[in-house]
Amino acid sequence: MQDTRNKNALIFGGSSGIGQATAAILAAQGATVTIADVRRPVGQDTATSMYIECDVCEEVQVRAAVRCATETGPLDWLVYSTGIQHYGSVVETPVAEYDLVQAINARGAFLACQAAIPEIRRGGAIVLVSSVQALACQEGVAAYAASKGTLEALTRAMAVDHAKDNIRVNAVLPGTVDTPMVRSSAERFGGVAALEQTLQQWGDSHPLRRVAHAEEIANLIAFLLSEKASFITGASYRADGGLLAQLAVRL
Ligand code: BMA
Repeated sequence: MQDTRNKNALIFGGSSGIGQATAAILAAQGATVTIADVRRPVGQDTATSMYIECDVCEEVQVRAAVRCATETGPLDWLVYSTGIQHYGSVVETPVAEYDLVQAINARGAFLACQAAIPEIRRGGAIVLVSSVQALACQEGVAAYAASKGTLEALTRAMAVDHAKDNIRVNAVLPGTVDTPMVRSSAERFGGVAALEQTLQQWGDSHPLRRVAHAEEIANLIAFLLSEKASFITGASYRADGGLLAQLAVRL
């Protein structure tokens, strides 16, 4: 049966990029949205949401974010969209950098789910934002790819463990998306002046010949959270413009 009550959602990393676009969509659907992020949201999209400052490396802050979101009642939806990208092979990556990427991208998801799952209603859902780089990767993204692979495996583990609580857990695996994270990578590799050109060039490697808008990933997240996805759990959904469907062989 369709649950028509207003949903209560908590979004880690909801101040920018995919998390912000998800916050906007869920708020537009009438959900109560709490954003947990190190930075305040920018722009008016998230005007309808609450914000709590949260460094996902700190367990006490993650627990405080969950407490803040559950002040008015249990949670329905949890989204983990916090992430950073550092570059380098295993040999080039300092241990401290590897640890930081894991802490923000993957350990933070563990902390968020650990704190939130006991507060999620039966019928609730979790979406973790992983990456196509969990399945196939570019050169020089060892720490990032490992962290995104962790999220995928964690998704399956939680889906199996919490099916009995009627909580569904899924992952989304985006290709290249126009977000502040990807823009700062484009700046790093192509320089500020060639930013748009670099994004276009990255977009060209996807069969759809462009990078995604954050909303295109957020729509998938909103679907996976919704009751329309009631039989979907432990799954990974690619939204990658065909990137992983394509072989690099040119005719
Ligand atoms: C994302 C990020 C982007 C990259 C894309 C496709 O997760 O790593 O920088 O362009 O994957 O590889």
